[in-house]
Amino acid sequence: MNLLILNGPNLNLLGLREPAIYGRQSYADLVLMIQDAAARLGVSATVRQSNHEGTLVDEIQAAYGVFDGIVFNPAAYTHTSVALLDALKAVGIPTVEVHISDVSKREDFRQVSFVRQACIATIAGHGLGGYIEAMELLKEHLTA
Ligand code: CA2
Repeated sequence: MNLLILNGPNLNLLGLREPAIYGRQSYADLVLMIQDAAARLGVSATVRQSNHEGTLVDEIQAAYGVFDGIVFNPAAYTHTSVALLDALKAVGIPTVEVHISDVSKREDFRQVSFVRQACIATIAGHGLGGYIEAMELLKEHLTA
């Protein structure tokens, strides 16, 4: 089982700023956590990050026929991007939306998620552990 873990803009800065919201662990720590979980779950995980909306669209398109599931934190593009929603709908790959912070308790503009309607679940506010929960959920969903 091949999972794509896709991260949007500024998530490469994890651990450098705003620790009260995003914690103290770095992006490299996140990648390690994901690889550990993948080994435990017996799945393959490819982790990618981009600050560019079009590159994220390209990654989703290229995932067709390659990846069985996507764990997606679109970061700020969550709240703005019809292009990412369309790409997810086009490929039809089971996708779990993840947010490190609890977006439901933050600013009004974070209450909207365009990608959500193309996702089988959303996990928010569970810190970096949310990515691991999403991987577990996808494994369950894909083997059911
Ligand atoms: O909680 C999440 O995971 C978010 O997707 C993170 C996005 C934010 O725009 C979403 O509303 C919720 C922001 C990612 C920026 O990450 C940073 C990490 C460290 C320092 C600065 C930004």
